[in-house]
Amino acid sequence: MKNWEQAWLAYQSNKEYGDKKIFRSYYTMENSNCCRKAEEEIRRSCKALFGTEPVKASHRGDAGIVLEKNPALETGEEGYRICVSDSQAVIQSTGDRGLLYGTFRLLLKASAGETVCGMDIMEKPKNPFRMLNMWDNIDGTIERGYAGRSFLYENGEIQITDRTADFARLLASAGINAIAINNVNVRDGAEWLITQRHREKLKVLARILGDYGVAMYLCIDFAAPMTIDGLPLSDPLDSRVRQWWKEKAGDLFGDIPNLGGFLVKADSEGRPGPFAYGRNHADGANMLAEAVRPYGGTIIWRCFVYNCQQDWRDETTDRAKAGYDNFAYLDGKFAENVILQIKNGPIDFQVREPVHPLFGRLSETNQILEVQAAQEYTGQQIDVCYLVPMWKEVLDFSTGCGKEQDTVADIISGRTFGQVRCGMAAVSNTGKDPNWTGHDLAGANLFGFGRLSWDPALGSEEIAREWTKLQITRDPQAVELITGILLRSREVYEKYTAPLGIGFMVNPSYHYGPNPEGYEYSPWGTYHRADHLAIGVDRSDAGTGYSEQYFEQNASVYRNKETCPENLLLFFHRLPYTYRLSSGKTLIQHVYDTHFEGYEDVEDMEREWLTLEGKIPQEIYERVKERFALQKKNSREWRDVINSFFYRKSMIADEKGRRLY
Ligand code: GCV
Repeated sequence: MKNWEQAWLAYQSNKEYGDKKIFRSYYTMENSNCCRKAEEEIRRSCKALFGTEPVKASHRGDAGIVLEKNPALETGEEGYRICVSDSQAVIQSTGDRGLLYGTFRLLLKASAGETVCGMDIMEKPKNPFRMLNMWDNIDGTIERGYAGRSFLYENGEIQITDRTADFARLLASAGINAIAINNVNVRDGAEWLITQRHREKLKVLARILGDYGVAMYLCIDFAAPMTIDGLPLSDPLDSRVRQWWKEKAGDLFGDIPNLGGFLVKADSEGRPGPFAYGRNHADGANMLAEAVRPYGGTIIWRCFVYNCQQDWRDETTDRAKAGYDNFAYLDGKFAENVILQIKNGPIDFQVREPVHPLFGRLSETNQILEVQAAQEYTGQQIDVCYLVPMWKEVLDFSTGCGKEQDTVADIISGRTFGQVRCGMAAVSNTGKDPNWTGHDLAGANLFGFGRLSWDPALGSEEIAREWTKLQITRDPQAVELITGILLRSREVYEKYTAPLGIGFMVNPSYHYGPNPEGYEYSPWGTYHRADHLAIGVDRSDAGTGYSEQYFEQNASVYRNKETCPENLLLFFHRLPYTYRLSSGKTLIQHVYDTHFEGYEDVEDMEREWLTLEGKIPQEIYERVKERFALQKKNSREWRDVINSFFYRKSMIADEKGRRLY
């Protein structure tokens, strides 16, 4: 197996490493599964990094690495303390998972080539839930998957391969502690995952994940009592339905070790839910919560609910408002073991959206922030787009909810309202491709999600640099260059695609490539309403009123076009092409300029990449080179299609005289 097939656990040989004496041997008296995995990882990494097989010492004093529980520490189950002298690293925690996380931290530092001697740190995750959502289907396809087919399923069966444990290792090493193993759209046979049909393999999968401290969640079909057992209905208040779920939960939790609970997409994009019976989301979620409560289970309920049967002529319904409208009034109505999972923005993972207005409104409800590492609308792992800077913007957003600690990061960590079941989830960007993520540079998003959900205070640059050293190269110049590409990639992507927060100018259904009117007359509610004079939807108090879903601190900024951040201008306002931006440029000129620039930026990034030949593993170099060629084609197409669209609508020529069609 090639090093890069282990992503950031590549452990690229470093025989010159100054602190390698620490890694000569290890000692532990602990014998939990997590601890055994930590020992295994020490052996594996040292062999790859330094070419030595560390021995298990029989005396603590002789060992290079010591793993031990210390109940006196305030690390919690997942935190750790690492103290490294000149000859010994002591990793301590009150919990087994903490020892595993601490071991990975030490090993990754060494793998990045950084000094560990003198290290004295105590770290705890800031978010209790750090979860991955697989959108893998049981037939082996992946919804919005851009890295090949699923490694979890094939032909309607769960697959257990070497990849299973390797994936669990990757998750744990990035600090991820939970995973929903199937697509939130539960269909085409995945409904049956909760029946005996898949039980044995499910147990094995759960055990492999559990050994690495990763709790397993299942996405369920809200109508399962009907689909599976032919009940006449799935009304959450019906006693037969309630009993069915209670028995189902007893059966599942009784059998499967390490089961965390269920993740549910209900009444969303055609999925069944409580609405069919005149019930609300709290009725639905609480019914399931009651069923899993005896086993300490959790129900994660998604807030991605909107009318996807809209008539484009209807200008009063605003999809952006739907999440808030469906859930804000239910605050305080959810059981303590229910968590609402809220996408970062109100529409759907666009390259630029405002933060979801539900953040800050739910003071009595557990909540998880959902982001998408899969680059559905951000280049589909063909174009490079490092998403950590975007996620950080969301986390750092001050909601103005009236509490001192009022950012999204504060809210989802539980600091603001004292919730304990909360955190972050990411839609995974993985698949069967040997490098896991299709585009090698997309590995930074998966790793970055893990690191950021562990500690939202980490910087985008610091994460990018760490990832580059681990997965690609420790060569300082190459690290700078790759980090530089990653850090500007989202801005570049934004420049050549839909401008100023307007979003959704993509090809329908597969969502790659430009199509300015691709969704304009469809039922999905994502309209920009461009005509020959103006573009955008007025979402201010004078328009759909979406801006008013925010607390006044933000509402007042968004409702006025003069104060609205320019990168969101067309999300909130309808403006003429001749509108002047703060730069003095007209809106239309801004569109032309950014689109020409975006393409040139891609050419620059490609040129830089080509200088890396011979300095990084050749296969990575070649693969990314190929992706840059495709990205160049894509960005040129975006540039031309978007510029032509605006030119044809407005008939306003480019001030710089560039050719438009
Ligand atoms: C899993 C978007 C995607 C769908 C996805 C949905 C969701 O609409 O295009 O593929 O379905 O979001 O998040 O549920």
